[in-house]
Amino acid sequence: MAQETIFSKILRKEIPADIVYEDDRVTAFRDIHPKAPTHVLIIPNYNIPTANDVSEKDEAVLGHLFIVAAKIAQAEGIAEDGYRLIVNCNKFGGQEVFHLHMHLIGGKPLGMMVV
Ligand code: DGP
Repeated sequence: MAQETIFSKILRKEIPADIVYEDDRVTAFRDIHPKAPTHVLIIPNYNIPTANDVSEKDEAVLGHLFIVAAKIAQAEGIAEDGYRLIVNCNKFGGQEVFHLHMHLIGGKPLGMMVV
């Protein structure tokens, strides 16, 4: 079993979050420390801890993350200008919450990725 994280509590509505989208497979809510005017986290409704833990059974839900990201980008009015989708993995990737999540960041020019 995957460990509980703060995102499990958000899914169970035990702690507040600004939820912008939810369905039976994924939930999306605004990041508590936004890096841009739009900064939404999209998560599967069950815990996959990291990108390393992804397997065949997750294929549909992970595809759905992209579909929902595109819908939210439209709803936020940032689709045409563009945005960035990021999934961080483990220490070197800067992952802090071990419930796989996609960052949807936009609403201003983000510049080149700097590593
Ligand atoms: P990452 O570094 O990829 O694991 O990103 C985790 C993000 O989660 C980080 O940008 C801050 C956000 N975050 C952490 N705790 C909470 C919380 O309790 N509520 C919300 N809305 N976001 C959170």
